[in-house]
Amino acid sequence: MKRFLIAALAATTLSSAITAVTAQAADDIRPRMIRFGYGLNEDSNQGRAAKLLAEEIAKASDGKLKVRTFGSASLGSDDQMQNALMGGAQEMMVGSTATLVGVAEEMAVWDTPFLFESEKQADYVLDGPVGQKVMDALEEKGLVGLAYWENGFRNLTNNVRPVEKMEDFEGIKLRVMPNPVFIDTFKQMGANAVPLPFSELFTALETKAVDGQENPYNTILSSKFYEVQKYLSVTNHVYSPWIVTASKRWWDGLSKTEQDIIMTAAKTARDSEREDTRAEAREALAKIKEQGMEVNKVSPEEIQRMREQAKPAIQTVIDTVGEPLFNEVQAAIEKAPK
Ligand code: TF8
Repeated sequence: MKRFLIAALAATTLSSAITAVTAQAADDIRPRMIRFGYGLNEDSNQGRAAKLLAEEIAKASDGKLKVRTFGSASLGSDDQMQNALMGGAQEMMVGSTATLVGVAEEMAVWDTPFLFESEKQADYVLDGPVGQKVMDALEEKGLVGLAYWENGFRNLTNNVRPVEKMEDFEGIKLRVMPNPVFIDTFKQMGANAVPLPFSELFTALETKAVDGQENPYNTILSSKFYEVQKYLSVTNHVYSPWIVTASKRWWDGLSKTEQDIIMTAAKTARDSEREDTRAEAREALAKIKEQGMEVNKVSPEEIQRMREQAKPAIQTVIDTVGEPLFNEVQAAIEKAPK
C-alpha cells in the first residue's frame, strides 16, 4: 500500500512538473509578426521554401508566430534587406551568401570558383562545423545565420554567342553579383563584369544594358530569363548557397522556445528546399530548351582552362578570408562524400 502511494505520488508530481513545463513553454511564445523577405518570385524554389517555413512556424507555435512572406524583392534587394535586418527594421530574409561578403568577409569562401563538385559535398561542408563557423561570423555584424539553403550550381546565359571556350567570354557585358570575387572571376575570363543587384537584372537584360548573367537553371526558369536570353552554356562554375538570416537585435529579444521553433523550421524548410531544387534542376534544361534557348555543353578541357584562368580569383578569396579558413574548407571537402 505504502509503496503504491509513493509511486502514485511520484507520478502526480512528475506529471504536474511536465504540465508546468509545457505551460511555461506556451507562455514563452508571444504573438508576433515576422516579416520574411526574399528576392525571387513566389513561384520559385525560394518562394516555395519560404512558404513552407511560414507554415512550419505557424504550426509549431499554434499560430502565435505569424510569418508574412514578401517575394520578388518587394522589401528591397538582398543588400537593402540585410541592412534592414541589421538595423532591426525587418526580422528575417533569405538571400545569397555572396551579397553578405560586404558584411562578413568570411562568406567569400563560398564564392571560390569550382569549389564544390557535387551537391552532396556542399551539404556536408555547409552543414558541418566550418559552415557554422562562417555563419557565426555574422553575429557581431548584427545578423544571425539559421540555415544554408540551396541556390545551386551556376550556369552562364547571354545574347552574344554560345560560350564554348574561354575566348568566347571576350567583350560580353556580364551581370555579376555585387561581390569582389565574382567580379574578379569573370574579369579573368575576359568578360566585362558589371555588378548589379538581382532585383534589377531582368530589366537590365531586357533593355540590353547587359548581355548576360549567370545563375542556376532553376532561376533561369523561374525568373523567365529565357524570354530575354538566347544562349545557355553549361559551365557549373560555382555552387551558390542561400542563407536564412534573422535580425540579431530582434532575435535576442525572443524566448528560447521561440528561437527553437524558428531554427527548426529553417532547417526543415532547408531539407525540403534542397530536394525540391534538385528535382526541379533535373527537369530544367529540357524546359529551358522548350522555351527556345540554345544550350551548349562546355568540354572538360575548356572547363579545365577556365579553372586555371580563375586562379587569381581564388587568391582573392584567400586574401579576403585568410588562409586558415580557406584551408579548413578544403579539409572539409576532402572528408566529404563525393
Ligand atoms: C543572384 C543570386 C540570387 C539571389 C536571390 C535573389 O544572382 O543568385 O538568386 O540573390 O536571393 O543575385
